[in-house]
Parts: sequence; structure tokens; C-alpha cells
Amino acid sequence: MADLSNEELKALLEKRIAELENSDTKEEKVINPESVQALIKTLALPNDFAPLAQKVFELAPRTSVVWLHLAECTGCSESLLRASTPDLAELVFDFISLEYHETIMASAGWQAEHNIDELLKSNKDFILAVEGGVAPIDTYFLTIGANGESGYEILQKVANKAKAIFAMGTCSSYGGIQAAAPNPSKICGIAEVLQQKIVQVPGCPPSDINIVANLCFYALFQTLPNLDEKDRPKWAYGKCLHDMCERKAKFEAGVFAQKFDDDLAKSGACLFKVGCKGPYTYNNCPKVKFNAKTSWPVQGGHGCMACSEANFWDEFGFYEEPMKNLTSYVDFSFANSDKKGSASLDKAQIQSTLDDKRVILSFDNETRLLYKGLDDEPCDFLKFEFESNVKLVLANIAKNKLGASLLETYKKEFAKNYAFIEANYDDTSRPSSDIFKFFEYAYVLARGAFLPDMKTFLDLAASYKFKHISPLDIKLSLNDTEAKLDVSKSFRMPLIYLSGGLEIEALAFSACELMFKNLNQALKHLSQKQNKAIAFNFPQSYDHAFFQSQLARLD
Ligand code: FSX
Ligand code: SF4
Ligand code: F3S
Repeated sequence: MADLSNEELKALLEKRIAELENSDTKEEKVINPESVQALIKTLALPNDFAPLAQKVFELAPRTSVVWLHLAECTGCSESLLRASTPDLAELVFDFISLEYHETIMASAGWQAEHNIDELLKSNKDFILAVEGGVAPIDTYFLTIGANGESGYEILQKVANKAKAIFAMGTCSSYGGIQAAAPNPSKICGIAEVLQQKIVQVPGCPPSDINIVANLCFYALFQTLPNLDEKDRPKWAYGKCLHDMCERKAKFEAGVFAQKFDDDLAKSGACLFKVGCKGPYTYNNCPKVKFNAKTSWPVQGGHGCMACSEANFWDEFGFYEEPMKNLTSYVDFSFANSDKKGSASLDKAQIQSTLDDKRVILSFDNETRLLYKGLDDEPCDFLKFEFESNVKLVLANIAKNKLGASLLETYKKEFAKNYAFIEANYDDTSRPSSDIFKFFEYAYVLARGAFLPDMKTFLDLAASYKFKHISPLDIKLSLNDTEAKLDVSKSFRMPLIYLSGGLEIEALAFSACELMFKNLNQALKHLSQKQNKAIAFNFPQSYDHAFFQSQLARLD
């Protein structure tokens, strides 16, 4: 579904106001304008929405909300209790009508069950917020309430009548702690068992603001907020939290806390080395914070655990270590993956010369994207060139203040490797467009030796036990005449990650995933533009199942 523009959202409010003013159910509530303004700001809507939203909340009957508890720890409700603008009392008296919530409602036992049954019978509109994962197979693992119904049955019964459904928290979005390996009760997120669109509001728990503002968005517009490809509201989960973190300049400068209570940690150093997973996490924690905007994990001195990412208990290793192979609970490496089966390419497509029907991605001392030009000569669609002299690259990084500090950290922690670089590179510029050289840069930094062959690097990448890519700042821009692959900003990243405790396996995996993803994208763009099939050309040394699996993703 296309995103709703601000104009469309505004028109929705104006229409609602006009309808409410002529309606019998119109109310005249007193609504705190500060809370409305705070909501509008949180939802990243323009200021002129505030008076309209104020009017809607004053006139409209409160939207009914049913909140179910399934398999969880009730942290999401704890978070809700700490809401501030509006606070919980204001929220339930003025903004929504909380019809059922096991930990907050006054009724209990048979009375509570009666209330929800009556609500379902009445055919009254309501929205559903679900906290916790569901056990759809051995449903008795979660048996709730006076009637001894399973969580799965209750969910189906209530969801069927709901106007909109919000999965509040990581448990209801993805299964959460109960679904961590080996997941004996086979718990999953609610979207896996319901047909309707589910708005995912992950976080273990989500912030009070992400819970309240999402409920209020629906109460206001009677529609869902704009969602990303994982069905998360864009206003809350659209950005990587690392990019909003107050410690980001320290990350760039390679200034890392070595342990939790050291002076560096206290003076605002980056927490990556003590396990922060901020670079892998999409959430607005630094902006909206928790407990009435008091603080958020990184401000409190503990790294982000990626608590709003799917399967974070299993996929991100120890909370207090970066993702090194030694610290993975579950092995996602290529060798243990079924991706291997799809690795083989059609050999007939591999050819070294062009014909009329194909464009070629070629790796042979140069990385090129070839097509047949007007005069039958091979043309290169790919603009990709970088400095491959490691010593010059480092000198270039050190030109600005953050980079100079980063290089100092690296030199201190990897003195032997730095000595290798000093001894083996002169001052001659060596422009290259060979991905082997790009990969070799990371290898030289991590190992203090030249990369022997492509297989060594691909083996390292394939052996990484995690599936999360450490971002490298590679940029691809595509237009009709060229694909420009810019890696100039990416060279500082291996220095940062190595100084921050990541290992060569992580760097090799990330470099391969990102490089091949971008090349694939460029290749696809060219083949579609020219309406031609694709072929590959690569030397024997690249003939590796991991490499082929990367290329095969194009199919
Ligand atoms: Fe899950 Fe809610 Fe984590 Fe707990 O109940 S998201 S375990 S903080 O809070 O569902
Ligand atoms: Fe902040 Fe963590 Fe990123 Fe460091 S790694 S800048 S502490 S989010
Ligand atoms: Fe969770 Fe990380 Fe935010 S641990 S609360 S997503 S900072």
C-alpha cells in the first residue's frame, strides 16, 4: 500500500472533524493540548496538525482498545504504565477506552471473561494490542483465564473482530524470549498465525512512547501509520539508532570503552566493544527514550542489545561482546546453511566474450560490468576505482580529526599489523578496480599479511557464524549511463570494527555481502535497461560455493 502523505492525513482529520460536528455521538472532552502537541511531534507530523488533532480528540468518542497478554514477561505493560505525555490516566480517560487489560483492569476471573465476551458480542469497534508470543501448535503451553482457554484460541477469537491489530513488543512481533532456541513450546509472533495486517511495534519492551503514539495514531486517523517492509511504523523504526546515538562521534574516532565502569565508558566513549548492537538496530530509542524520556540503554551505560530486532536472543551473540564467532549461540555460517544447494551457476552462461544477448559481470584483475557498445566494442557500465595502497588509504583517513584519532587507536592495538603496512607499502598511488584488492585491505589490517588468494577470504566470510552485516558505507548510484560504486568512505569502517573488537570473519562476511549485493544490483539494472540476460566471468580462484551463492541471488 502506498504511504499516506501529510496532505492526505490532514484531509482525513478535516473530514473527521466535519463528520463529528454533525454527529449525535459527538463529545466535548477537555484534552490537554500539551499532550496532543507532544504526540504530533513524536509522530513527526507538522505543527499545524496539532489544532486539528486537538479538535478530533475533543469531539470523538474514545477508540476502544483490547489488550491481550500472551507468552511474555509483562514488561510491555510496565513500559505503558510509565507513559508521560499523555500519561496513563490521561490516555485511558481522554484518548482511548481500555476495555480489557489483564494487569490494569479492575475486574478479574469470571467477571473479566464476561466483559470481553460481551464486548465481542456487541459488535462494537475496537482495536487490538497484543503483548506476547503465541503457541499455535501445542496450544496448552499457554492456558489462560477462568475458562482455561489457550492463548491461541483467545487471540483468534478477539483478532477476528478487531478493526486493527498491533503486536506490542518483540514477543508478539517475533516470538521473543520464549521463541529463543530451542523454543520447546514452538512460540511465534502473532503475524504468523493471523491473516490480517499486523502493525509490528517491537522492542523488549517497546518504549512507552512507541506504544502510546501508535495507539493514538489509530485513534486519531482511524487508519494504520505508514509501515516499512517489516510492517513497523516508519516514524518509529525508520532509522538505525546508531546514527542518532550521542556516542557516535566516539565510534567514528575509535574511542571505545574497554569495560563497563572504566573512565572511557563514563566519559561517553562508544560501547561497541562491550557489546553495543546499535549499528544493527532500527529503533528511535535515542530520540524518544524510556520512562517519561528519562534515559535509554546507551545513555544509561549499557550497549543496545538489538531488542527490537527479530530473534535478537539467538542472533546477536553475547550482550556484552561484539559478534565474534566464539560468542554465537546459534551457528548461521554458510557451511551449515541450506543456501549451499542453490550455489551452482549455469555453466553455459559463463563466457569471456560478449554476444548480443548478454551483459557480463566480470572479475579478472578488474571488476567490470560489460555490455556491447554501438561500435561492437565492450563498454564498462561500472565506475569503480579506489586507492589500493593501504598506507596511502590510512594517511587519507587520518586527514581529519576523527580519522586521526581512529588511526591512533588502531596503531596502538594492532602495532604488529601496522608495522607490516609501513614495511610493505611505499608512497606510490595504486588505483584499482579489483574487488580482490578491496577485500585485501581488510585482511591486511586484521592479519598484518597480504591476502594469499580469493579462497582464503571467501572461506573466512563463509565461516562467520552470524547473519548480520556490519555496515561499511559503500554507496551505489545508478543512472542510465553508469553504475557508480563508491567505496571511498568505507575504508575507515574496518579500522573502527577491528578496534571495536570485531574479527576478520565478520569483516570478510560484511565486505562480501555488501560488495556482491551492490554489484548484483548494478548488474540487474543494466540487464533490465538493455533487456539482456546476464552472464559471469571469473577466474578459477573465485570458484567457491560462497561466491556462487552470492551471485546466484540474482535469480
Ligand atoms: Fe516480550 Fe512484553 Fe520483552 Fe517482556 O510482555 S517484549 S519479554 S520486555 O515485555 O512481551
Ligand atoms: Fe552508540 Fe552503540 Fe553506535 Fe557506539 S555502537 S555509537 S554506543 S549505538
Ligand atoms: Fe532495545 Fe537497543 Fe533500544 S536494546 S531499548 S533497541 S537501545
